[in-house]
Parts: sequence; C-alpha cells; structure tokens
Amino acid sequence: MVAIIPQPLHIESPAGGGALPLEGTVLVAGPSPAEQRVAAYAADVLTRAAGTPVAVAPALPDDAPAIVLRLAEDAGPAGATSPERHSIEVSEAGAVLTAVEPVGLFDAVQSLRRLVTEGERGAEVSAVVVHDAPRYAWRGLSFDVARNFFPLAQLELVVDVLASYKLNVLHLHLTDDQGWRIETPSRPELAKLSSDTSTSGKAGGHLSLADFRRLQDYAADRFVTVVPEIDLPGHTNAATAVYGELRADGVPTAKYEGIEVGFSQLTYDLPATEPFLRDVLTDVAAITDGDYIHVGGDEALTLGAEEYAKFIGLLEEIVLETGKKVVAWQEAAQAETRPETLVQYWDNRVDSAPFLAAAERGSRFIMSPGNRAYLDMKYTAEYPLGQDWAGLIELRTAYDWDPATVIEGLPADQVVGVEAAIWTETLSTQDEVLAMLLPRLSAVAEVAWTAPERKDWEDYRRRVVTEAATWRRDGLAFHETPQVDWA
Ligand code: TNX
Repeated sequence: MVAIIPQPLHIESPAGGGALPLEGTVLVAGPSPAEQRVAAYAADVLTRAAGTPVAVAPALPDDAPAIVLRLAEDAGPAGATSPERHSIEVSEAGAVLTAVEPVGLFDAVQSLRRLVTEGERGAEVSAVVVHDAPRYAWRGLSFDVARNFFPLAQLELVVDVLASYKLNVLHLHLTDDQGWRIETPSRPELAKLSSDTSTSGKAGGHLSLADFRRLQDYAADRFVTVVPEIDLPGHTNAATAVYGELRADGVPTAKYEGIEVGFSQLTYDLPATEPFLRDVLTDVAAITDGDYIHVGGDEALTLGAEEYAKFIGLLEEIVLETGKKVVAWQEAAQAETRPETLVQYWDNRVDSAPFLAAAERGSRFIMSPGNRAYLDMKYTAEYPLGQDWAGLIELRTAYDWDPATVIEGLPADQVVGVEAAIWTETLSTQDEVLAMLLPRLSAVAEVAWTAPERKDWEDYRRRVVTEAATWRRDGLAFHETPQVDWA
C-alpha cells in the first residue's frame, strides 16, 4: 500500500504496479549547494529506510538506475502557485523528482522515503506519479521550552520530526514565569539567574547563542524556520524575578515553579520597562534568521485593556524597528494590532467578534485552536500526561477539522497557516513530549498541508499504521491510540 502523510493532492499508481530496486541506485542533483544539501539529506533518509546504502553520485551513471532531483518550472499540480510545488515519477527504471525550488525537492524526498518497501529484490520504491503542493504556507509547531527546558539535541530531534511531516515552522516559547531560556547579551542576568527553575523540579537550562545558532542551521538544512517567542507583557515572572525595577514596588518577585497562568505582568509606566523591552527584543531579533518574532501577548490577566493595548503597540513598534515582523497570540487582536501582525488563534472558548473585527482591518491568522491543535491535551481522561482544559484530543479530533472554518465568518484567504502547540507544564522528558506529538502531529500536518477534499479519516488511519515502523526503528515514543489498528 502506498501511504504518504500528509496526503498529496494527486497520486496515482501505474496499473501494472512495479517498483524501483534501491540496491545500486544512486541520487543525482544539480550543482547548487541547496540542491546538494537536499541530495545528501535524501541519501541519509533513504539509506535508513532501505537498510542498504543509497549514495549521491556526481553525474548520471551509464550503468545504474538513478533518482534524479531537478529544478524546473513545470513542477507540481496544474495551476498550483506555491513555491513548494513538486512532482515525483517513479518507474522500474528510475525516479525523477521535480520542483521549482529546493524546498519542493525536500518535500518530495519526504514523500519518496514513505514509498520505500521491502520487495522481492530487497528495498524498493513503489512506482508512482505524484503532483503536490501545500494548502498553507505556514505549517508549524509551537513548543514550550520555558515550563520545562529541552536541550539542543532534543530540539534537533523535534526539527527532524517536523520536517518529516513537511512542517516548516518551529515556534519556540522561550520565556515564561518559570524560566528564561535564551541568552540575551544585553541582559545576561536573565538566562544566568532565571533559567534554573521548571515545573518538574528539574534543573532547567537555557539555549546559549551558540546553541541557537546551531539549531537554526540544523533547521535551515531541513527548510524549517525558527520563530522565537518572548512572551510579553504577561507570563513575565522569570524577568521580574531578576529585575526589581520592572516592579512598581521595586522588589524582585520570587521564582515560580507552579503551573498557574495569568498572574505576572510588566508595568508600562515604569522607567525601566521600555529599555528592557528594547534590549531583549533587539537581542533576539539580531540572532534570528527568520522574518518573524513572536511577542506573546496571551493571558495578561492582571492588566487593564488600556495598558495592555499600549504594550502591544510598543512591542510592534520595537520589533518593526529591528526589521522583523510580528506574531502575537489572539488577545492582541483586541488591542487593534497592525494589519501586518499575524494573529495566532488558540482559545476557542471566547467570542470571535474581536477576530472578525481584526480581519476587517486586514489581519491574517495562524490557527492553533486549543480543542484541536493543543497537543498537550490528554488523549482520553485516563491518559497520564497532559492537561484537559481545552478538551480531550484523541487522534480523530486532531485530524477532523478545517482551519478555514474555525472562526465562523473569517475570510478563508486570511488564514495563513496552522500550528500545533505543545505546552510542557506536565511534560519534562523527550519521551513524554513525543508520546503527545505522535501520532497527533501527523494528523495536524495533514490538516495544514492537504486540500480538504483530499482528506479522509478512514484512509488516514490506514496510512498512519506504516509510520509506526519508522517511529519504532528510530526509537521515538508514540501513543498507540486504539483508534488505529497498529498491527
Ligand atoms: C494556555 S495557550 C496558555 C499557556 C499554557 C497552556 C496550557 C496560551 C497562549 N497560553 O500559557 O501553557 O494554556 O495548555
């Protein structure tokens, strides 16, 4: 069975079946560094999938079959305009992957690795024709490394998982009440003094500038962009625990290791506040490769509307001055964000009038509805990990939704994408995080990539079975939900 996740727009198997044997097959790509990087990545994943070496060759061989990676304008489904559009053609004689840009070749490789099966002649790639392009350009995961810290190696593993599902954004929630997880050179005390706490009682930690550099390089090799979040003006106890001048009474707050939200805040009118915001946001912008900085904006429950709105305006101004663009959680829409600011929807319990008003002003949205995409929610009431305030999210719940209809009345073309989210108040190990992500992240990836008319729960639950073999091979924890016949 051919089982690609996320499901492509167009996929066809030739009537006679057939397959390309991988033994002796080589990879050939164009000379640019980006094409060669995709080829090297393909060699690695195909070698692991095949259990036999698949190498990159400098040129087309005369005497061996090849998998050719080529850049050309005629790639993808008819009429598709996404820069990620691509096509795949596999026959018994060889394979050709065609894309307009290297990122599309990378996407094609993720499909190709899922076509590898064990045949009579050893590992082989099923004969197939694919034409594909994503529904949304922004497809990500928001990962909370503030409630518990996850070091570079674990973040790189998460990037690998994202890339394998054609997800292209790693949004890192770097600061919260429980810890400051990024080195900020103009405010070195933050990471030094306020990163040793966590909700699990574990030691905590933070990313050094060198870690952040390495993470972005690792992600870029996989066409994943890192979006750093500094959560402001609430969720700021890690900062007020360091700087008493950020408090009206001048006294630093105590460190916090609980899991309550909404109690901490900055104060707009204090002289130390704006310099603090400028320092940390300018530092973070300076080390960020991507276009976007996330300024948080959620659950500033102790602030009045007026002070909150002044904060959002100032945060936008500072980030724009650094040359970056702004993402903010949905609450910011109430403060009349600028139209260019991306609004990240999460709390589906509230009235949608402010979002429709923001949409009228031109705002665009990233969809992370808590009752669908919050992968820190429990699968079932009995599940030992996670929370349940947004509901229980079994696999089908994470699969069966349409980002375009989450906010009734929102124009569909003002949805730019989808992010799953994983908050880590109750999660402190790699296995715990993975068991929450897998298999649900693959379902959200299909929501983000696949056209609605190509989605089908029964078909997805058959396809996801084959993912388990890869997770087991790579030692990735996953939840064996009874909604799937894992076999
Ligand atoms: C709400 S979602 C929060 C987070 C919590 C999460 C727990 C959002 C923008 N804020 O601070 O970690 O619920 O599920």
